[in-house]
Amino acid sequence: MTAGVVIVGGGGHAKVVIENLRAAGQTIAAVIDADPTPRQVAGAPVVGDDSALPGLRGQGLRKAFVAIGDNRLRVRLAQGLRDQGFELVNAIHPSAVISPSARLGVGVAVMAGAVINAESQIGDLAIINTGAVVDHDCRLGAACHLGPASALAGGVSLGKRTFLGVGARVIPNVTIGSDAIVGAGAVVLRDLADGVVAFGVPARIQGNRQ
Ligand code: JB2
Repeated sequence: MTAGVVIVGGGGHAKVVIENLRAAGQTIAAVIDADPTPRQVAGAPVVGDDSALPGLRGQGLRKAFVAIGDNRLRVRLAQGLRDQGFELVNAIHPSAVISPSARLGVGVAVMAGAVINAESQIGDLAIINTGAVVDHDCRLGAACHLGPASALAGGVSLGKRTFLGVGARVIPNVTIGSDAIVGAGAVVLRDLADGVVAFGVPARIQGNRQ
């Protein structure tokens, strides 16, 4: 099998993911982006758009990572990779602290300085961004994104594809549904339903995406 990870997405998130993977000892085989213009992303070559993926798989490349921040797009592209026989790897910076009793899915990014504590469960394709904290017994559904320096206290549950902006915080045992957005710096004191947009201190519901 040919070594090296194929990165899908060549924007800002990809730069951080590529550096995570290198720091963890992986090599980057190629970057695939909707804009196929040949260029380097964090020193890795953009070799084409998504139509180039079957050729890369045919060359024996197997490991892939979707490095795109948009939660729904990340899910869709990851399914396409799986359908083509790619294996989704994790991109975990060596400075992240992950409890041995925590459980992570696949296609997960854990950035520098993040902490995931005892018995927390992180779904496939989640992003635990720089310095974010997931305390004990949290449950994150697939493709959630915790922004930089955000924090979940113990026993917090998030549904699928929910996004917390930079510095948002959630007190213990709160449940937030799927496809919710919690704005930067918000402090969540109560449960939030699916699709809710909430921000402020304390967080108040400002709208619903559904
Ligand atoms: O269908 C696609 C596709 N759609 C957009 N296939 C592929 N292979 N690539 C696609 N893209 C590419 O994703 C765009 O051409 C662009 O290069 C990239 C998105 O880059 P951008 O810098 O806009 O966003 P990002 O996803 O890298 O980063 C966002 O999420 C991060 C978590 C930003 O909000 C960052 O600030 C954030 N840290």
